[in-house]
Amino acid sequence: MPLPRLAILHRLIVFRKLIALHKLIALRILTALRKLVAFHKLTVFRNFIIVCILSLPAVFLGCSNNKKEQSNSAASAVCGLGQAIVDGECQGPDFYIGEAENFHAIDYKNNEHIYHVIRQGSTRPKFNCDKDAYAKVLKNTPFAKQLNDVHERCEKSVRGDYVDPTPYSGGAYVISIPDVRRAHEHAMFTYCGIGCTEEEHNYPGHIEVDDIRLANFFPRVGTSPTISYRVNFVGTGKYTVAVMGVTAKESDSIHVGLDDVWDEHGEGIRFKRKGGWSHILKKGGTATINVKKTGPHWLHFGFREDGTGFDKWVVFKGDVRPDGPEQGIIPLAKGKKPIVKNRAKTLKVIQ
Ligand SMILES: [Ca+2]
Ligand SMILES: [Ca+2]
Repeated sequence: MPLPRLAILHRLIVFRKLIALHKLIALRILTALRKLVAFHKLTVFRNFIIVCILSLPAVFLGCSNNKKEQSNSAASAVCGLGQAIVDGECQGPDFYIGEAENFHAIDYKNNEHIYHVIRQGSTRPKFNCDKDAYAKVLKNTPFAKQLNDVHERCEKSVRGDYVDPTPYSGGAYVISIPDVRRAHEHAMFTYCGIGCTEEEHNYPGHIEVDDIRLANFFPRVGTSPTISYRVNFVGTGKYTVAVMGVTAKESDSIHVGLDDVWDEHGEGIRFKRKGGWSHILKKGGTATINVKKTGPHWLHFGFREDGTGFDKWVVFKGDVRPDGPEQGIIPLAKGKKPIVKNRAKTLKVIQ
């Protein structure tokens, strides 16, 4: 039986509504999908931003870590006490170095010799030398005719040819004055302390003197005016001692000792004539000191000849290249002056 027209019309309307509804649903779904995609993209972007933001600290951290590594690396070049920086690395321990002019104590012993620090603009100190005492010593010797010259050299106190301190380490050095013997032919007044050995006694062209004030040659370790440094040792044992001096004739060697103990291992280190470090004793072998316990010690240098210019010292173990800034010495407290022993009140330390 055919459907009535009204029923057909009704179904047609329902069908169209269904279609429209489907379209609507499809559209909604599509819109939702688009939004979802857009959201996804946004999420991806957002995540990208978040990742980037999160990455920034990492980048900074990375930089910071790098810096830390760099600073650690740099820190590794900051050596411990008694260590030396050699080719950017710490060597040692047990490496001590000091400028000769930065002494902590001086012991004149004879009340006459002065340790005079030479810097740019240094002036020459004056001496009142005992001409009569020189006359007594020179009388009836091959040097008798040198009396006036000896006295004059003593009065002038220092070499006429002051060596320019500029090229020396720290721009300064310390010199033992007066410098009465400046050339090989000048009178040598030898003081040996408790007495010269037979070899010293027979040394050609010298006069043995008992009066240390007149001496200009101190061949025996421990008998000469002394200059000392306070050094904090972090290790013990045998150390090599090397010195740098100022080029000069007849004034070029030094003794070394520790804590008022002097022995043959520190007797007479001769400076290199053309500069540079030297650790060789005049009699041969290496200059050494023996540190028996850690902590502060007195390191002494005694000038073997008058007029010796002393620039720098180093005490070290092993195969360490001796060079660099001061290290391991205990600085003088601010405003504190070096200890001075056995100095006549009329004499001054001239810095
Ligand atoms: Ca001399
Ligand atoms: Ca120096």
